[in-house]
Amino acid sequence: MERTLIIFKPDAMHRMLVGRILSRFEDKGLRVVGMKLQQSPRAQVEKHYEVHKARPFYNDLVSFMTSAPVIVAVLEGPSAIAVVRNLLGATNGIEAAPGTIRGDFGLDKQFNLVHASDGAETAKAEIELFFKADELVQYKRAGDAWIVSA
Ligand code: 3AN
Repeated sequence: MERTLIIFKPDAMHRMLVGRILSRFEDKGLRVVGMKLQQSPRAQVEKHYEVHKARPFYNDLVSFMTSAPVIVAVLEGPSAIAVVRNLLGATNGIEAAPGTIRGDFGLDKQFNLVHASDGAETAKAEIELFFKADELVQYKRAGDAWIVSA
């Protein structure tokens, strides 16, 4: 099992798409093991996007991500990191394939609805940045036995 961090960005919040997007992750079989609504502190978002610090869109991106409350969540499942990235599609909604979340709901590179960790190391660091250990829950759902075979 793998865990990945997702953030429903301000555009998803303002467009009231959280429920529809979350259902895509649920439909796939992924399990929510942590979730909260927060107004992100600027310093947390700056750290989260540190890797993009030299990019021209960095300041805009940090301002955008702190412009409204967001929902942060941790999803769990086999190969969850790659599975979630595939469900999201390409960064720019114009290029994202139909059937993906960004392909179906977006037309922009900044307003791309959801952030998701892009690798094992970033997932670990991002989960630690946004969640305390006791905010994550380990549990089994009734349907899990029919999602992943033994
Ligand atoms: P992804 O979200 O697919 O991992 P990254 O890591 O390349 O994409 O970019 C991080 C975030 O930076 C994106 N989610 C998007 O909001 C923003 N971003 C990426 N490229 C651009 C760009 N050319 N102009 C504005 N914002 C961008």
